[in-house]
Amino acid sequence: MALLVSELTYMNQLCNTFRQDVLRVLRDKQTGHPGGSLSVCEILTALYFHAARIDPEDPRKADRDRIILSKGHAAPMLYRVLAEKGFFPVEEMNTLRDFETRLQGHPSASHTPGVELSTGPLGLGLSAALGMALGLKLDGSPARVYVVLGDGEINEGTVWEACMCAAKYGADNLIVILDWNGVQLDGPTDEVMPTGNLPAKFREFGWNCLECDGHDISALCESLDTAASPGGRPVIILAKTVKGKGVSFMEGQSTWHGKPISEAEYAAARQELGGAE
Ligand SMILES: Cc1ncc(C[n+]2csc(CCOP(=O)(O)OP(=O)(O)O)c2C)c(N)n1
Ligand SMILES: [Mg+2]
Repeated sequence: MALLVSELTYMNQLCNTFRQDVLRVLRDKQTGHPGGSLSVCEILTALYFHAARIDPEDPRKADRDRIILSKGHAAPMLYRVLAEKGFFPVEEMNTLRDFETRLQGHPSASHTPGVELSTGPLGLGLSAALGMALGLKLDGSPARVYVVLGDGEINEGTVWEACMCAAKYGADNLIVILDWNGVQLDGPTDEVMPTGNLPAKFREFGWNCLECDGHDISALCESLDTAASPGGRPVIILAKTVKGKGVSFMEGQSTWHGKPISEAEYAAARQELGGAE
C-alpha cells in the first residue's frame, strides 16, 4: 500500500533530524562512524517507523519482529532511531561511548533497550538471525527477522554459509536489507574485494532478490511491504545507498568511515542539512 504523503514527509523529516543529531554527538565525542551511519539512515527509519511490528512498551513480546543491525559500527544511527521510537530518552545520545553508558560504541543486547543482538564483529548477524527466524517458525510465530548488512561485511564467508542454509530451510520470515554503498573501511568494495553481480548471486543462492534506492523512503517501504509476504524463500533487498549521504564532502569517501569531525566540518555539514547552531 502506498505511503500517505504525511507519512513520507514525517519520515523524511525524521531522517534529516537523525543525521544532524548523529553528527553533533560524533563531533562532541570525537569518535564513531559517520559514513556508515549516514548511509543507513533511511533503511533504519523505514524499518522502525514503517515495516516492523515492535512495541517499546512491550519490548520482549514473543511475536515481535526482530531487527538486527549486523553492521554494528553504525550504532549511532541505530541509537538515534531507537530513541525516537521510545526505547530510551533522546538525551541519552549524549552518553554515547562514555564509560558504563548503555550506548556502547557497538550495539550491545545486554546494555541497550531495543537491541536484539550484540554486533560489531562483521559477518555474524545473518547466521544469528537465521537461527532466530527458524526458531520462530518452529514456534508457529508470525514474527519476521530483519537484518541490515554492509556491502563490505558480505566479504565474510559466514554470510554465504548462512545464505545457503536460509534457502535450504525456506526461511521466508528472514528479510535482509543490504546497505549497498559500494565503499568499506579503506576503499571501494570493488577494489578491496569485488562482490560481483549481487542480484544474480543472491538469486543463484535461492533468495528472492529485490532492488531499490536506499535513500528513497517510499521505495524502501514498498520493497519492505513486498518482502513481508512469505513466498517460501528468504528475501534480500539490495538498497543502493551512498556512504556519508547528505554531507557532500563525506559522500562516497572511505576516509569518512571512522574519522573524528572537526568544528569547521561540523558547521559545514549542519549548514548542508539545513540546521543551525
Ligand atoms: C570481522 C571484522 N573485521 C573487520 C572489522 C573492522 N571493520 C569495521 S567496519 C568495516 C568496514 C565495513 O564496510 P561495510 O560493510 O561496507 O560498511 P559501511 O560501508 O556500511 O559502513 C570493517 C572492516 C570488523 N568490525 N569486524
Ligand atoms: Mg559499505
